[in-house]
Amino acid sequence: MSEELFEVEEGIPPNPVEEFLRMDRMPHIWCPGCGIGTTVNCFVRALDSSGLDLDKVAVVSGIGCTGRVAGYLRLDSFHTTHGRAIPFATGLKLANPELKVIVYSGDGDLTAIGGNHFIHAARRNVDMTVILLNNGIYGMTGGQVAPTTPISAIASTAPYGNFEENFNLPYMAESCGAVYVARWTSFHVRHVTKSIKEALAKKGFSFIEIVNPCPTLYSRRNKIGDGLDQMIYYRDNSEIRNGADTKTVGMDFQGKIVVGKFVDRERPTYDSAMMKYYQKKLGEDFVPSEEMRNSIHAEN
Ligand SMILES: Cc1ncc(C[n+]2csc(CCOP(=O)(O)OP(=O)(O)O)c2C)c(N)n1
Ligand code: SF4
Ligand SMILES: [Mg+2]
Repeated sequence: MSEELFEVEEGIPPNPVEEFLRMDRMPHIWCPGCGIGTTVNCFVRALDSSGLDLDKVAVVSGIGCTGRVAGYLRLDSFHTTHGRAIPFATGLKLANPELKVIVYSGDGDLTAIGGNHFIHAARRNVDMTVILLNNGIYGMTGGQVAPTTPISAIASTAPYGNFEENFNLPYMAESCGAVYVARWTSFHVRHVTKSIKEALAKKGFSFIEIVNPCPTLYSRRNKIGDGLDQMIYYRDNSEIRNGADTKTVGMDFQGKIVVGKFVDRERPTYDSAMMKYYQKKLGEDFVPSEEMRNSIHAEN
């Protein structure tokens, strides 16, 4: 990282997060009070303390305000098309099984247009960490209803309020086969950091939902205050219930938010299931790549 990008004030240590950011892309596009940057701070700190070889880390985002994260990270990062972060990440992982692949994107991107990819990557237990920021709407395109919009919340496409049932994402992820499932809000910075670190250490499909405000297009329209008001709401209305039955953690408009680590279990990953199956079926005729052998070895 070139020194001239930073104004280093005497006596003030440099911000440890800056070296992970493409400072030449600053200022970022996010609105004041938006929580996306807070989560990036948590992610970078988790990554920094994870001990992972950064040359073997790849971050993939789709399109949206959250989808901008990949482009701001000074890592091997990919800003892909809308809804296609997970298949892109799956391809990366299959081509290079030694990579630690992280998908970082929005609720609309990953569960509306990208919903099918989400459920199948979880079912296959593809080895990746998915960090999903849930602001309850499509932020970037003007605040339309998303599969995560709570009933009665107002959106640009629902001026009288939303009447569609929203997804309970931890339940969906667990049902489809994710091995690690947690939910926090962007108020819970220490929990988010710890959870990301745990998820990065996990083999298989790990999923972290971070409930996050969009003050500009959701909070303002719903008359629930600014970014700070949303943090106060998260603080006062979150209930930490580690191990909670994911069926019970659905979210209502301005209701209680159940947070915690809900699932932490083991299942064979896609790679290891494939390798074991073909070895049994084809014997010596099946020759896995060296990277695949190394990756499976690390898993066992
Ligand atoms: C194929 C395709 N369809 C639609 C869009 C328009 N589009 C861009 S971002 C977005 C929604 C983003 O919402 P979300 O993933 O929740 O991210 P947020 O902005 O809320 O962080 C949509 C519909 C697009 N870029 N490409
Ligand atoms: S529109 Fe909403 S989600 Fe997008 S940057 Fe602004 S506050 Fe954040
Ligand atoms: Mg969104």
